[in-house]
Amino acid sequence: MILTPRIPALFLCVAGLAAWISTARGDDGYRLWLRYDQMAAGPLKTAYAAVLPRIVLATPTGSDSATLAAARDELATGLGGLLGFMPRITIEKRTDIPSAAGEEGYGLKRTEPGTLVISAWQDVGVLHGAFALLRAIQTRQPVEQFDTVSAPKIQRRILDHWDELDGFVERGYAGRSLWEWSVLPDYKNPRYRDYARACASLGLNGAELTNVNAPILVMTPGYLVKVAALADVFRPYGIRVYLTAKFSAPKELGGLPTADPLDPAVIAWWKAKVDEIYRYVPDFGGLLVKASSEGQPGPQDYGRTHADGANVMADALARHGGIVMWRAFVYQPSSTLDRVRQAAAEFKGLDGKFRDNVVVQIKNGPLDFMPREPFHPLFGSMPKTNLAIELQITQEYLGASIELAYLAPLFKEALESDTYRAGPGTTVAHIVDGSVDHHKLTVIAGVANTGTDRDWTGHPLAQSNWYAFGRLAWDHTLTSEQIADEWTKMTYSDEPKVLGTITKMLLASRETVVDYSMPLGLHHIMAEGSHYGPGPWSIVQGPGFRADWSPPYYHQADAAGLGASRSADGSNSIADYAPELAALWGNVDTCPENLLLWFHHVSWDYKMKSGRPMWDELCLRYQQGVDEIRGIQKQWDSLEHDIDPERFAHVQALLRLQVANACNWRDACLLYFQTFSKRPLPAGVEPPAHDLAYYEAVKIRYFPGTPGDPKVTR
Ligand code: GCW
Repeated sequence: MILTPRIPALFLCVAGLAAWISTARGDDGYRLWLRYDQMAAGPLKTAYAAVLPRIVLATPTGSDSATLAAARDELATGLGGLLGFMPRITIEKRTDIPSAAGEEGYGLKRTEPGTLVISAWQDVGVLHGAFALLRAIQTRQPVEQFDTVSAPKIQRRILDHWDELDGFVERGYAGRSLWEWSVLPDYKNPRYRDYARACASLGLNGAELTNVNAPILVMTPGYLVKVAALADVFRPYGIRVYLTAKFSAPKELGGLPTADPLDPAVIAWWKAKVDEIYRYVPDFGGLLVKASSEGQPGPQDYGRTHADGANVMADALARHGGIVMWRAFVYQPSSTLDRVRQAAAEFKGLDGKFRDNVVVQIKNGPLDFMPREPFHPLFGSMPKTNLAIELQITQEYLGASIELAYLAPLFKEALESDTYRAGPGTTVAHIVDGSVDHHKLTVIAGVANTGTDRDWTGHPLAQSNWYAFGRLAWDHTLTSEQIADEWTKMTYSDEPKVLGTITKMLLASRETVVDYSMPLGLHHIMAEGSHYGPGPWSIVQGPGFRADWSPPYYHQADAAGLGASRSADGSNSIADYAPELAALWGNVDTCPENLLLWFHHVSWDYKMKSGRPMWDELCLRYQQGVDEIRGIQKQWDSLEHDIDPERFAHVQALLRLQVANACNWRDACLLYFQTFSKRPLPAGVEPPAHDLAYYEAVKIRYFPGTPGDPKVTR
């Protein structure tokens, strides 16, 4: 079957012209990494053109579909833009499809001269293969790279959108929610298709549309018809929709007197509600649940367990193939246990008690998406339960979308953490991808950083975090360097100076943010509310608030020293980990210095590996962070004549702001901790610009994404 892409040749001329105009006019970043600008003539372009006059889309059925149409459109747009010609695309029924491609993977193979075959067992695999081919060309791979087979290591790869129905995005820093509920289903913004293209280009296959502090109305017919419209746009791109479910829905929506998960009427209500959802969205992915956490209703309101709560929804979803993602982000006002130990205490005993279509969704660390945490102990202690990792792409604790923090190194640090559960090498990634316990259901989730800003992510370089999450969700063995290289080539340039400079900036940035904000294992010392900027002094006030919402609970600064005591002589959180780690982290002399103040209360004079006392090391680390971000700023400034003016100026301005913020962090924290240490700043540390009272008086209001505050979307 010969199918010329639905995009007539005239379009390509227009597309080429439009691309030229956008580049000449400057560039707002809207195209993300799917930019397809014309390659310069040369041997590589010639080599590509020689391979690609004909592309065969090979599937077991050989029949066309909306997904294959999407693949054809992308290939025509991409190759038309990159190479300036339209390939001849045919669909063929084939059986020689690589078994290793699995359900959603693909094979790419150059066969007879001038023909490339994209083969897959499912149409969505062909789509993923088409994006992989375009990525290979955008990253200037040799044509030999076109012979490959790839399959995702994790089954469900989902963006969680903490989006409210009023357009507010909790911890969102890129404008409003993408989902225009007030005009759906009648008007489907073309931007939804571009969102689906961007996700599909990474192999993501799930979009969870609503906040975990769940908006209950989304499960009512008036909203389900809107959800169905979004699902219709996403479906050709292999993306299923998920929703959050408020545990009290049987009461609030169903009018029942209880939401007790063991109550027969409640069981029947969830079944009926789920059946209703599937009438609107036949391929609905499932429900994400935050329950008995931070004031959200949950099974514990009825003396039931998390498993009881998850299983009632799981039983309703099972017949439809839906799943429950039950979050383990729990800590109770009544508990006197160290907050970082509470989820383990609540969930460990439930291992094996969740249904097979339930996954317990666990943040990468035991506290809360800090710039650095040890991995969450539950990854090493629930072999009989499907465990998903939840990573935060939006930068709630790493400078919002005002500061550059490329998160692939953070994601990799978490994924490659060794739990020792089944001996050395039992990494979090291997727990999550099911290869250790051979679980059939495997899930990875990322809290999205997208919004209606033209560049989608608020900071032009923050697009790299959406990209990094998606690429790691497909293949967690990719390195931060490989991902930075790909994204930079696709989004900016493969020109050596630009490529080298931007990748260097990206790869240094997360550690830089750690150094100037929470070095040496310090954590949760940010400003309250906005979580933007320093606040080590802040005590969160108000009825129902609690000590573990305030920084002193975590830094425990006093005349003797600094840091949280979590070894055997403290809260003993090391006991939640394998003996190998308890020994390593539990001894102040063997604990890695980047987690020292996470696990130990260390005297100001403690001799660090550098030979310096801890106080001096702390001060110099903050200074190092300031020096590092100044260096990153200079690196970007050096690209003034290499980057389109619009994106250059935007990033330049944000980096200037980031340098100022880094100085604020250093000055505020060192002045505050100095009130305990009573020691002078060592040589090499710049004097603070103001006194401590100045920094303590800073109150950030109307910060985007801050819940409770007047809700602000930038
Ligand atoms: O880190 C905290 C955030 C909340 C968020 C919560 C969670 C959606 O400050 O904004 O609520 O975690 O993960 O549920």
